[in-house]
Amino acid sequence: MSFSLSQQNDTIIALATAQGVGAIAVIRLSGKEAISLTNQVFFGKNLKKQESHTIHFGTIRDGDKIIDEVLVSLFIAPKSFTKENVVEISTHGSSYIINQVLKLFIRKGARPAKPGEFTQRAFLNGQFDLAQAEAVADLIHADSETSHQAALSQMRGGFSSEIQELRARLIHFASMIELELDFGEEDVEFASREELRTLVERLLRVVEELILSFDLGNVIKNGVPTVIAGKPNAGKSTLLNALLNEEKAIVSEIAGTTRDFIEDEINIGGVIFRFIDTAGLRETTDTIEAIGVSRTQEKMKTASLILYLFDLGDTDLVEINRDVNKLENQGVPFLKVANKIDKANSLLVNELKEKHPDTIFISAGQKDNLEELKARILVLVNLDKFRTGNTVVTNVRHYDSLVKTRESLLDILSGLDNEVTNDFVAMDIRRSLHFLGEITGEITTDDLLENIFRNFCIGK
Ligand SMILES: Nc1nc2c(ncn2[C@@H]2O[C@H](COP(=O)(O)OP(=O)(O)OP(=O)(O)O)[C@@H](O)[C@H]2O)c(=O)[nH]1
Ligand SMILES: [Mg+2]
Repeated sequence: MSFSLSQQNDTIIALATAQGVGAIAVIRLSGKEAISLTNQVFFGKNLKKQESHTIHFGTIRDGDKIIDEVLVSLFIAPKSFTKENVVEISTHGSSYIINQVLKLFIRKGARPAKPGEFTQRAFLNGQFDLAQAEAVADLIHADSETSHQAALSQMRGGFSSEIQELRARLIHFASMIELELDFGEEDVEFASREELRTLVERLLRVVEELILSFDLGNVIKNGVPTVIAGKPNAGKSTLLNALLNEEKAIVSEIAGTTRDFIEDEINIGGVIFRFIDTAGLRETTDTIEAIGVSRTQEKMKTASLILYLFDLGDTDLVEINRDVNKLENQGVPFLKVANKIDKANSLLVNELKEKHPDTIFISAGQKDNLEELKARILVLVNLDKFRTGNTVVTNVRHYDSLVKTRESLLDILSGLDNEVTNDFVAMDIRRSLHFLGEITGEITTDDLLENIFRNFCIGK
């Protein structure tokens, strides 16, 4: 699949709403002939004589046969999503009607759109930059408040504008240094090395912050990985089920019930958490259980958050101290969650309140105090930084380009430190410009575009 310019001249068509039966379906056309093609099969007003951003009632007919009564919305170039002529036909939402309409248009000369082709045309026609186009895809797939906000802010400009501005200033330096190169032997300096260093250091700070935000961005997109860990029978699976409100994991009074990990997503306060129920941690001679235990330990290392769960009726302070110590050394944020408060001995509860006042007491079995637990989880992951509209990188492609940008910026700095010749500095600047340009789409290749838009759905 390649995107040559000639293809932009044809008129594409696709179902814009979801597949399946619905009250209404919207079929979208984009391209030079979008309006004239529609006019051939639409019976009502002459669409060619209507203004942009108007809606018209009529019928779609295949010869004498009426396919449906429809509403047609007109967007005349360049005042449309793709900046081409766009027609949106709202039909009744039956798959029979949709297929008849699509077939009719294809017979008349429209071409079925490829995945993401509408958005790609919008990009190619300068509607937005590449990072914004990718955000359209993220927005469609966003399923929580936070991922929605990340995509929305990116689509509306996000970090692209900041990068574009800094890149423009770097271009200025590049051209100054190229100019110095032109003067060859003469010892002139158009670009102040100190100013260049200041700009590069500033760029580096921005780039590094964006790189750091990727972890957070990833978490927002895929859910905060949260491991429930503890001894066998602590009630980990019971807690997972209670949080999910379904009997997902098997619960039993036999220690060692869960052997593989079980995970599911839970939305807490607009943030998706990926809860992972694990095999209880203990020394075991059972081979399968032992594999489960080592998997638990792996999962704990990569978690963003650990719920350390223990049974108040089956644990003493010595053991809790030892576990807490281990967890502190691991460096992953964790919460101390004391379970089975419904049958706890008050001695241990009092000891805990004194020695570990941040313990949360719950009963997973009776679903007691789970709201408090959720509130504490939210506080611990602290996504406020994100909510205030800070820029978050969620896209692997941007992340890759940012990492490469960082390397080449560091090369510029070490070049300046070592007083390398102008041509080397110029080369490193050009490399930085290239990687920065990759993010916003000022530098693209066919392969890159193809890759990005392939991940879109058809009709988007
Ligand atoms: N009384 C009481 N019993 C509970 C509570 N939570 C869990 N249990 C019981 O504790 C037993 C063990 O629960 P599980 O959820 O299977 O424990 P687990 O930590 O997943 O155990 P493994 O999978 O073996 O590691 C079951 O009999 C549960 O019904 C609670 O809050 N109160
Ligand atoms: Mg279990």
